[in-house]
Amino acid sequence: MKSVYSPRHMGHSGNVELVAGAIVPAFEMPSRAEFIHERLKETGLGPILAPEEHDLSTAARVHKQNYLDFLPTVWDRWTALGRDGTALPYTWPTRGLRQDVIPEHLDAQLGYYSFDAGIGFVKGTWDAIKSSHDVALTAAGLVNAGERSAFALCRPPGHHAGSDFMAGYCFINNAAVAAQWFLDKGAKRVSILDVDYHHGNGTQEIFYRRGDVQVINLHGDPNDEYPYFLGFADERGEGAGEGFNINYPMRHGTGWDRWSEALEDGCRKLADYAPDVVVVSLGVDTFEKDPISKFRLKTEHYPLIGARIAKLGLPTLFVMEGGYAVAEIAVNAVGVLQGFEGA
Ligand code: SP5
Ligand code: ZN
Repeated sequence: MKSVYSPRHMGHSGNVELVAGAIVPAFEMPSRAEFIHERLKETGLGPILAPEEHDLSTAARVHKQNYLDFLPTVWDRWTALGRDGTALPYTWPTRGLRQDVIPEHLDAQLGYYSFDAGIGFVKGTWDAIKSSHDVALTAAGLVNAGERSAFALCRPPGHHAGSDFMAGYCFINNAAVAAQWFLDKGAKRVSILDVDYHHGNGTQEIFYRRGDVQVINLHGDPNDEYPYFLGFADERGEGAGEGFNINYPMRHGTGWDRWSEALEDGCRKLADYAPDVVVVSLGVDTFEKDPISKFRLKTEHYPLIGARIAKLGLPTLFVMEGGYAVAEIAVNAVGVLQGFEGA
């Protein structure tokens, strides 16, 4: 399996986030992608390619243009205010406040275009976001050109980012952009299978009223877990999208038995939909030792995930999402890919 990777993710580093009342170094850090990159070389999974530059025209079909225009401006505007450190929001336009006017001040725009403070900007953040987007589309190109599968080693991740908001370490929704790109290249239907521990709220929001992209999510129950405000089982899509959004919320402590049943059910529904291509939002924060998550998958389970996905017999693009047990995520993420290859 070919992979796509760019070292440009590394400039997105040194940022902080708010966890349980403390400002701490963000769990989403450069070493995550570096360990996975090393593991790809070590295991000889396949060639590792550099991304080609892509413009943002496909991204503009799943994100709002004003949001895409905003992202590259953040760091320069933050420093122009005489600030350094990490650019973060602190106020949000919730119920009772104006949402129909885009405010002018950077602090207000940071809140307008986000739903949490897990999206700290530093100097290299926009370049990393753009490179992650390019990695996803370059890997999608490999699959479109006839590869059975490809791995986009994206960083930052994307699945919490919606049409006009960033959240949870995510800015551009790489998997959603790739799905849209496949459609624009001639696919009639695309399925996104999101196995990250957290609900992919951004992907759900983007495709909720569309029938051309099926979105299947396995994740921590929003009663227990971030993003809290979406990801319940009764969210099934609307209008043309009715029935094409499928959620499997699972409680804290879920292990392989229960999780793999959800995967099996999701894969059956995916096969019924009969898409032309599958995009896997590949998070490995389901791991028992993940520092911010509460499922109990073990290293031996990750190749089984890959093998089950391979059994679908469909062209498959893997897009890296979360996973924060830095020492082990490389073995687990590449384990999924090896399981796919071995099947
Ligand atoms: C892409 C992705 O996996 N994003 C995850 C964003 C999670 N943000 C909320 C984290 C809450 C952490 N709370 C647990 C504290 C453990 N000490
Ligand atoms: Zn996650």
